[in-house]
Amino acid sequence: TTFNVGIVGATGAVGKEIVGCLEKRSFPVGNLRIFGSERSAGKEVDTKFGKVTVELFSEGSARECDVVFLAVDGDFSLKHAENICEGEEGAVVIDNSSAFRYKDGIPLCVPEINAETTKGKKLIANPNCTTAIGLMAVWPLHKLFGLKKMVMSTHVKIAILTNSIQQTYQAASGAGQPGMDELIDGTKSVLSGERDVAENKVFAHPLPFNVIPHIDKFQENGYTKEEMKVTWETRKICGLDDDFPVSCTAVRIPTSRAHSESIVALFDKPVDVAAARKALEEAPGVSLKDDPENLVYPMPLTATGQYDVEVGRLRKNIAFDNALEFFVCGDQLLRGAALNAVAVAEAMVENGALKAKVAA
Ligand code: 11C
Repeated sequence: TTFNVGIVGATGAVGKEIVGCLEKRSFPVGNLRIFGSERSAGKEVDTKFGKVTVELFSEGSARECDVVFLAVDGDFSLKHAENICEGEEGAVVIDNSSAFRYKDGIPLCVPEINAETTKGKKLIANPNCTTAIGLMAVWPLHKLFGLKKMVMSTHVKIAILTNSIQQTYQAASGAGQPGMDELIDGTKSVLSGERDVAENKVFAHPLPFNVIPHIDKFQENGYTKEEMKVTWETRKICGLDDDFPVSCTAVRIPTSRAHSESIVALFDKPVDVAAARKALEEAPGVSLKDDPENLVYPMPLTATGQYDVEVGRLRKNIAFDNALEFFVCGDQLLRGAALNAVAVAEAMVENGALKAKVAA
């Protein structure tokens, strides 16, 4: 079986990677359609599936597809996603924005964790990049040291704390291609002597030679929206209680496209580093990089362009009981967005939620 696949936003940083993941993972694409605004309609995009001419987006055309990836902003998704997938004839929609992530009945999916939530569904939310990358490491440890308790009483104490608990070091790509361009152009302008301090439009302050403890809007509780997304989304993806304690400090750093995270996770059971290491070694989508003596640990430089999330610096935390501390790096555009979205589609083919409307 092959599928009619649509992408909205295929020329953006995430959209391009969705095309790349479909190609590299040999997703059974029968026909690829790329939808865009009046500005991009008519342009041609070269893909492994042939040259594709960008079509002007309409809900009707998107509905003709079997699956549509939305790599656009939340307002666009809010306006169109439900109409694209409505009814028998609608397409499955995998939405990369935050528009539907917190709505009851709409799965928020990292396929290695909760693929089963997509069964029988037509609209799936793809998580925030920081959440998805961090949970790839947390989930296997959660199963090892907390799962029994969760199954029995839904009272698990894996808490990812941040600051003394979860700190993220987030790459420019979180703000898309304009963010990456601002970092590179700004760095050049300083190195060439053209400017003492780089210009900034995308970020709140110049990013070159700086770190900025501010991603997305500040909330009433003093956290940013990016930090609260990690809290809200971790609870939903891992099936934890609504008040489960997760705390995060998110910081923008001058790297291009892999996010880094320092995580302290508190568990219900006593932790064992060797058992944790083995669980991470066996976990799908995880690459254990934990040999500090030989200078092997996760870094954005080595995680860039990789499907697997790097995990290392694994150790027993000395401030809390039953706690592990570790460092995670993952490609923000891949596990944090495009790869996760394509893996959701693969999981839905597997569990029958994604079907070809016309046998091809
Ligand atoms: C950033 N994590 O690094 C954000 C980008 O919730 O999909 C992704 C925003 C989201 O700026």
